[in-house]
Amino acid sequence: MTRKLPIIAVATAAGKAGVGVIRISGQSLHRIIDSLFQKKLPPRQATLLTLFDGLGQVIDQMIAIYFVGPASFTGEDVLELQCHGGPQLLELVMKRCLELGKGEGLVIADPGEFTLRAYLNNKIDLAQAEAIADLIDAQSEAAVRGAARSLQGTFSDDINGLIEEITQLRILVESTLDFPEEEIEFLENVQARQRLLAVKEKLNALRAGAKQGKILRDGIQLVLAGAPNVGKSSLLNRLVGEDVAIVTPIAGTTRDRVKESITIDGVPMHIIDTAGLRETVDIVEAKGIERSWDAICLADLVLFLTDAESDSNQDELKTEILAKLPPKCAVLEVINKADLLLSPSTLPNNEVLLISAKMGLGIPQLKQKILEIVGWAGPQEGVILARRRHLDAIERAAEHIEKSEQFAENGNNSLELFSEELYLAQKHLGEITGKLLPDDLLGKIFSQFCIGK
Ligand SMILES: Nc1nc2c(ncn2[C@@H]2O[C@H](COP(=O)(O)OP(=O)(O)OP(=O)(O)O)[C@@H](O)[C@H]2O)c(=O)[nH]1
Ligand SMILES: [Mg+2]
Repeated sequence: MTRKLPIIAVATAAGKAGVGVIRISGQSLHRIIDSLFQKKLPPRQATLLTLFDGLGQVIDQMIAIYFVGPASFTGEDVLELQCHGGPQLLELVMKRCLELGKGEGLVIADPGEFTLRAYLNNKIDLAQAEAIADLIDAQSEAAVRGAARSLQGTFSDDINGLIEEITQLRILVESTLDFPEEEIEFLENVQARQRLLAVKEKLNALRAGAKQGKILRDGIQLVLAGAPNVGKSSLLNRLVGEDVAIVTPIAGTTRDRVKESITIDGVPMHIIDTAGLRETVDIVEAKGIERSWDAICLADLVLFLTDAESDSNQDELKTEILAKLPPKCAVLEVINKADLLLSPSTLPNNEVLLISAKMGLGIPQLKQKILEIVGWAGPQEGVILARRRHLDAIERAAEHIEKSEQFAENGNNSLELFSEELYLAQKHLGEITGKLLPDDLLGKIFSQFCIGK
């Protein structure tokens, strides 16, 4: 994982383009540069160069930029070659570079290896490294902005700020432990209580932000479920704005899952239309219904669709779906075919949404309701992009802070346990940025003492 050899890769996307960039990173690239171009390159300047093959024929003319480490993306020497963007041409340039760099051990980079080196050389932390991948994968403008903010270090700064806040609290605990004769109830020490409160507030804000960031990054798995013919495929088509699924008046039209992704308010929605749920002897349909249940079990939100016109009681089906859902999955009941209703007052209650997939009625309200249920707070200033891993670490840190509070309430006898819980909370937060907390707490404590105390 931490090989030292120089690495090379095409940095731009596969396929034809105006320009294709090849990137080389290594601890010392001047010898490779010498053998490629027989000249020294001034750092950070664009130089027009020609690369020749072994027979002295021109492969391509390109712009080369040389970044001398550690002032580079990876922290090593980096050479960027901006060639013409043909896939075959880039292959040839790569081949020639590998040939001429063989003596220096030049090898093709593993996926993510440039970023890994940037992380190992402390150019970025783990959350920022993840943000690079997220920036590239971002599916909406809001996601791009969120990833960019994480990459700039906004998220990491918040984490580090909270870790520091907890450190200050631990310093207070340690000093109380060192002077038991003072016998102050720890939490009666106003400073300590205020600090613990500040930690909790920051942690809550971080958790709320990360939750939003996770929604923005991963989006929502939205499953359309219900009896046959209620209009699930029609609703999918309406939401996507295209005829992606077959719609017919025949019950049992959809046999397999149909997946489409859209964004609502910048939030990616991965919508799955499923086969209508019913008892059937048809083998193909039965397989489809099995797949419907699989999708339902993996959903973040199930839209349970019923038909306004049908008198059949759907309560049993709804109960069955509710029983199978994982605990974190929500269900939204939606009544379709509102256009066929003479009077909407015949509806069971106001909580259920009334729409017409065919006529496009109630669709904006449905979208709003979906965002509300999944907890999307709307486009906000300063939103960052977060991953499950981050949210899990924050949750675990929150559990330890909660436990620590209980120990603190128990008075001075439990202060060591209180301190231990704070340490564990810090450890989990540190996992996010990948920096293990250096246990220099002792040094910090004494540096804050005045002489003679
Ligand atoms: N009047 C009216 N008809 C609708 C509406 N939505 C769907 N339909 C009709 O209901 C029938 C079934 O629609 P689908 O979208 O295929 O229903 P489905 O739930 O996907 O059905 P299966 O795939 O068989 O489970 C079609 O004839 C649609 O045109 C609506 O809002 N109003
Ligand atoms: Mg269908």
